This record gives sequence, structure tokens and C-alpha cells, in this order.
Amino acid sequence: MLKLYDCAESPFCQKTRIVLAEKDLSFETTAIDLQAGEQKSPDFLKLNPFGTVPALIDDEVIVYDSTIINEYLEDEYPHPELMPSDSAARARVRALEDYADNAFIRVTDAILEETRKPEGEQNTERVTAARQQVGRMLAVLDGSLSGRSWLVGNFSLADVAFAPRVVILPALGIELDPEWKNLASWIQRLNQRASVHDLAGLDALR
Ligand SMILES: N[C@@H](CCC(=O)N[C@@H](CS)C(=O)NCC(=O)O)C(=O)O
Repeated sequence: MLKLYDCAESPFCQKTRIVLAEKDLSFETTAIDLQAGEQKSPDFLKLNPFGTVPALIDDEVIVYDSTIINEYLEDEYPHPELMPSDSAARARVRALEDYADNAFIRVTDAILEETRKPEGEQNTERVTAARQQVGRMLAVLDGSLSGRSWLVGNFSLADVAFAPRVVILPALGIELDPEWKNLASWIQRLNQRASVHDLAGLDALR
């Protein structure tokens, strides 16, 4: 049985839960309380020396980092396929995942971190700058989606990587530019997938 070390609200854990749902895999969840610092406990650090969630155990195999977990799941449980078969397209998926993990999710995190603070304590300049940055990223994504339904070929790990945050743009205070028609229909398509639509941890943000 697969075991996921999870935090419901984490977009990285959500990425992995989307893949588990897409592949219809059963799994047990162990909730890690990040506020209490459980991810830095000696036991957890034995699983993931970075002390972050998600981490996955598949029998004897321990995997951490959402993107690496998702590729592991793709390798071990290949149906339905979430990676294209040709090298150029696979490289494109990986580049987009990297962009989601290290740029898009991080900037959206900054907005959530600030806007969760009491009003007088928020760094409004940081919020404004982060919203503008997300806007520029969304414009790039809209261009990438021109003439296609998904970021690379069929629905793939690239779409998975952005899904947790693009479905909560209104909660981030970000309005879609009416010109971003490709982006708007992609978000609609993402929301129509049960793996995204039913994702736990987004309830307060939808
Ligand atoms: N690159 C990692 C990032 C994971 C990550 O930053 N997880 C956050 C939760 S959203 C975490 O565990 N933070 C706790 C900490 O850094 O102490 C991945 O994709 O899994």
C-alpha cells in the first residue's frame, strides 16, 4: 500500500494527490503538522532529509519531492500515461514542472502568506509585486497554450504542476485578463477533472 506523508493545504502534496487520483491508486495518508514542525522531526528526516512534504513510501521504496514522486508514480504505474513519449516533449514537461515548483508556486505562496496576516501587518508592496509577477507568468502560460488543450500534448505532469494554484486565482486576488482565452479554457478543463475538482485542502480558497 502506498503511504503519503501529506499536508492538505500544501500545493506540492496536492500535485502528488492529483497524480494518485488520475492513476486511481489507493493510498494511506499520514498528516504532517507543519506548524508544529513535525517535518523536521528525526523520524521524518530519515524519510526526507530536506524535511518537507510530500514524501511517499511504496513498500520498501522512499521517495520525496513532489516532482520526483510524480515521475516515480509514472514509472511504476504507467496507466494512464501522464508523460509524453518523445524526448523533446518530456524535456518540455520537466521544464514546466520546474517553473511551477520554483517560480509559480513560490510567488503564489508569497501572496497567501501576506494576505493571511492581519490587515495592518501585511506587506502590501510584496503582495502587489507578487500579483504582477503572477500576471506575467499567466500571460506566458496563455501563450504556451495557444492552439492546444494542455501544456504539452495530452494532459501531463506539466498541467498537474500548475493545477493547485491556477484553480484558486480569485482567492489570490488575481483576475484573468479577458485576452487570456487559452488560459481561461485550460483552467476550466482542469476544474472538470475529478482529480483537481475534488482536491482536498482547497476548500477555503475556492
Ligand atoms: N520541492 C519540494 C518542495 C516541498 C515543500 O516546500 N513543501 C513545503 C509545504 S508546501 C514544506 O514541507 N515546508 C515545510 C518546511 O520547509 O519546513 C517538493 O516539490 O516536494
